[in-house]
Amino acid sequence: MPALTAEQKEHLDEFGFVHVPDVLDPENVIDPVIDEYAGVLDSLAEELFSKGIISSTYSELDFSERVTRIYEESGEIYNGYFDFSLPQNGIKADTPFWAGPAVFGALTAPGLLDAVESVVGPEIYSNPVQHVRIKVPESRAPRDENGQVKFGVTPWHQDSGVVNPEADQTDMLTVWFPLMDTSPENGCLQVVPGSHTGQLLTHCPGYKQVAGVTIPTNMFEEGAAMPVPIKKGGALFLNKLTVHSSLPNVSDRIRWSFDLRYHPVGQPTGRSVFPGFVARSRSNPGSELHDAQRWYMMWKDTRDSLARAEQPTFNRWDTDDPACA
Ligand SMILES: O=C(O)CCC(=O)C(=O)O
Ligand SMILES: [Fe+2]
Repeated sequence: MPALTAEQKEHLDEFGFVHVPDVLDPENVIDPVIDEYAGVLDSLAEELFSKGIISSTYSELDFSERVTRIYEESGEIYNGYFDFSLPQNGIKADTPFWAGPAVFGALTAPGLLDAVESVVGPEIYSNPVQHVRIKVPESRAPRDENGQVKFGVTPWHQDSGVVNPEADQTDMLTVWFPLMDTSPENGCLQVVPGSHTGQLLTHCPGYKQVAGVTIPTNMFEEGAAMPVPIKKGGALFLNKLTVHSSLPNVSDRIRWSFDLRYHPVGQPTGRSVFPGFVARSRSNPGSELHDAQRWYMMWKDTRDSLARAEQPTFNRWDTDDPACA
């Protein structure tokens, strides 16, 4: 099913989100990503083992159990090794990231871009605000000094709130998809239907000791929230103002997802120091990026120059805002 149906578009317009099943080919797009990440985990395990941080490389375990075991034993999460982006601060010349060919293949999968084109139009820019999220079971996850699960629940937010104000007029579409079946039990997303028709709400940094930015629940109708379970191959499309969060992973396997963003070519990304690219251009196909190695080099060059430079902040929110008290 290449593009969004009229019903799906209407649902997105009316409720600020839509579940799009069967938009990513599980065998040809998602499985290569899973295979690629097995290699990334292998390298991470070797590195941690050689440093004495873990007592085995756990090579006999499957991906889910292996990453869980490694995080559990080391008491640390290593998200940066997998992420196809860079951290928001402290970037150094050896800061890890992963921008591999299978990941690039998923960002530029023609079936996905067909569906994105239904919303964004024929000139599609791949916004660099993009992440892979591997969330190990909360029962075994490392915790921070406040007792919070490291890289656990994503608190309530709007995606507009995590980019700089320069992107406030950008028609940014979020595409969230899992690499496996997701459910409320393993921590799928939940959305507040219709919340996209309101304003950008106040986000509070470090609210109630939770990492990242959170919208206090008195600012929206939390009771209206609904979980959106998505199966492998499906995706959730979100308006940039739709209030959403993730549920905790209370299952005994990892919860694994990608979140990507697209908007019309020429609009500000909200993180201008990070590299985006033209994913599709009907008017100028020659401007499209098809070279995965070039994409990797764009991220590497960005890392190398940010390691030498003063680093920008992507946070526009104030801890001292009275709404955050
Ligand atoms: O996967 C998550 O936990 C959060 C994802 C999210 O907020 C997003 O995709 O915008
Ligand atoms: Fe989000």
